[in-house]
Amino acid sequence: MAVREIIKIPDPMLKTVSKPIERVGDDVHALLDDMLQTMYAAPGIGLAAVQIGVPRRLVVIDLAKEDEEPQPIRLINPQVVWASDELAEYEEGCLSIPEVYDTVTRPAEVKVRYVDAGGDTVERHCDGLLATCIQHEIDHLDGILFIDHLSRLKRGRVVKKFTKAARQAKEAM
Ligand code: K2U
Ligand code: ZN
Repeated sequence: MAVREIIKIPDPMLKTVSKPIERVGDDVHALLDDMLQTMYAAPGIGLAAVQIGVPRRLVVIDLAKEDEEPQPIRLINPQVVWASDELAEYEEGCLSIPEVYDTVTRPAEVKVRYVDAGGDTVERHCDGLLATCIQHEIDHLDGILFIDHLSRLKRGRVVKKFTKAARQAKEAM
């Protein structure tokens, strides 16, 4: 297992649409383990494979609090199969967009179908923070960032800030 580098905007990799997993082999299990180790080290409560530079449809989530036993969820080819009409707001952040937080509105409840680490197809009803997190992560698999749900003005400010920082870092090399 290894802690991998988390890609930050404006890396174009984050806009990639990730490809489905065809076979759940040892390589997939190893990648999921690296993703969990990377997420715990960040720290975060979710991570998509594209955030460590692997555009494959893999997500890990763990909502357990610091003083609780870890409760990792490994999701292969996750997809939302039902979403409530009821909406919920949550102040989101993103490990690929450090120190930026803003309110995003999403369906309050979703039903997600995915393949688990054992290769079985499961469906899970999600609400609360799990519903928010899983939608945030599935967005990553489609090359969508939480700032894409904000106003053009707000999104533009964030992209401009990180693009300028990336240019200055390159010039300093
Ligand atoms: O995908 C990511 O960047 C991981 C996010 C997942 C997340 C974003 C918004 C709302 C819920 C989950 C990181 O875990 S951001 C850090 C964080 C930690 C606790 C609660 C919210 C955000
Ligand atoms: Zn994110």
